Amino acid sequence: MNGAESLLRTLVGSGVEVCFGNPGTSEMHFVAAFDRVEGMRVVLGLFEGAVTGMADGYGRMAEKPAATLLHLGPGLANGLANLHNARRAGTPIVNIVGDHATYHARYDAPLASDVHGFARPVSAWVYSSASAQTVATDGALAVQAALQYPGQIATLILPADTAWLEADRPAPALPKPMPAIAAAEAIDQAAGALRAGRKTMILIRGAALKELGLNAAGRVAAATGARIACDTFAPRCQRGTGRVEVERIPYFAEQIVEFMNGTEQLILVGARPPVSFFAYPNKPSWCTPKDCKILYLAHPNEDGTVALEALADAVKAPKQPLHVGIARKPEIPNGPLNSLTAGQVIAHYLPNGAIISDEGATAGGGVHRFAAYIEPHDHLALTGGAIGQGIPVATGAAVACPDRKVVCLHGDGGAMYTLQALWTKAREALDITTVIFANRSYAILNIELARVGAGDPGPKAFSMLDLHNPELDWVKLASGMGIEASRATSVEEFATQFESAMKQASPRVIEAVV
Ligand SMILES: Cc1ncc(C[n+]2csc(CCOP(=O)(O)OP(=O)(O)O)c2C)c(N)n1
Repeated sequence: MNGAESLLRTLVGSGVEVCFGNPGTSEMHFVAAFDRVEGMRVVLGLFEGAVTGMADGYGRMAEKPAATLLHLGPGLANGLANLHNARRAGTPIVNIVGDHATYHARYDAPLASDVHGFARPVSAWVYSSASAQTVATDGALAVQAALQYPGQIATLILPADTAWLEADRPAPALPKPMPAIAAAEAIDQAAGALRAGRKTMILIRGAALKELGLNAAGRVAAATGARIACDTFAPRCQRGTGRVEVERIPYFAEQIVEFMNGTEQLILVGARPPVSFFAYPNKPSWCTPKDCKILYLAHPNEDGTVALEALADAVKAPKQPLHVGIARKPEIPNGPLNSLTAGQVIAHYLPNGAIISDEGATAGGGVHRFAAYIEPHDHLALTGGAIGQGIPVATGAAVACPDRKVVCLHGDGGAMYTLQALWTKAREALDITTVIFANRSYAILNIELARVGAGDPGPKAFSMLDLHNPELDWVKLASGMGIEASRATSVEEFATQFESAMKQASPRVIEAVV
């Protein structure tokens, strides 16, 4: 077998089942190996930003890495923004990046580039294979690096000759790294702080935002009255009826300050103290009250769920958690189609077990206020602020969870960054309904323009934030990529279209004109 095949067999043997990719000449031996090796599903993305975002969505839901296949430095560079988002999410991903053959590098051919340089800022692990005989072992190490808890990005650079030259064999899978267990002192300190009776907030991020961790947090709340919160942009949060409700930190600095007001103790579980997304003149960056005591119950590399369960026992919490969401679905509203009414419709029809990939921006937030009272679902947020994540993340999530409905909520501005992933949804026949909120604007930037105090903006400045001329036709864009699509301009139309989309199992796009 050649190096490419030894690497592919190693990835499969290490539990990697899906490769999202966009290949070129230097990756052809790896591509050719796909038909010789059982067990790797291959998913083509038509732009690398779509490829890396899909790997992120897959990893968040499958809790194991997908591979990406990217074409030298420029291919990787096209995928960087969504690798940045994935790094923020703590998603495990193994990037396989092709490169020129080792002996070809000295000729500085057009595609020669500093692949390490592109990879380093987003990768916790980067390595360029030196020989076809070692590439398999390098692959096993890459998977192990990606699985370092809670998950990280490993980039393996594969020079073309290491792929095509003769290899010996695949490498055996390496042990899966496990999360560390939080120190007993951390549990004691948090329990002691809670017993002191001061106003406490427990801020959670990571796997502890799934049912088990939330249940333990709800028990702590029942015993102590502590508030339970999550970041504005948590990678994954389980919400809905029967689950413990989490307060979501608001977006703007002054709202966060108000939200945190009165908090005397902040207990962090895989999270960091909340800060403002951006700095603004005369507004705070640090949003935790000055004299608030900060305690780390579990660091991101530690098992937050186990720590919360130990804390619940330490404070002698009852079995029954507080703040359990009770079914209270909103009715279909009247009035114009906007963020709130669209949110009500989505909340009303969202099926049990749905996955929401949320890049709804200013228009997508309506569903949040109902999150605890509707069907149980997973919510995936835009973690690193680099827009263009939602459509690919939805696509990857649907590959990971073929039996669940995926609903993607997206601003029209962000959607244009990686709309190529719509084509992949059609090709793979994925059960995803994508709602594009067509406000024909970079609406959030209009708000930010006023907030940053940039003087007196004129027509040129406003034109940089406006998408009216020409108007994007999402029905044509989506149907041009093989997806059934419709446009809704009223609540009635949106409700009818969304309801029917929830009943079908094929990809759908709804342009919601808000
Ligand atoms: C990669 C990247 N480029 C640019 C931006 C700046 N940016 C932030 S929000 C935004 C526009 C979002 O528009 P849309 O998705 O339509 O949502 P809306 O604000 O209209 O609700 C832009 C361009 C960004 N966050 N990330």
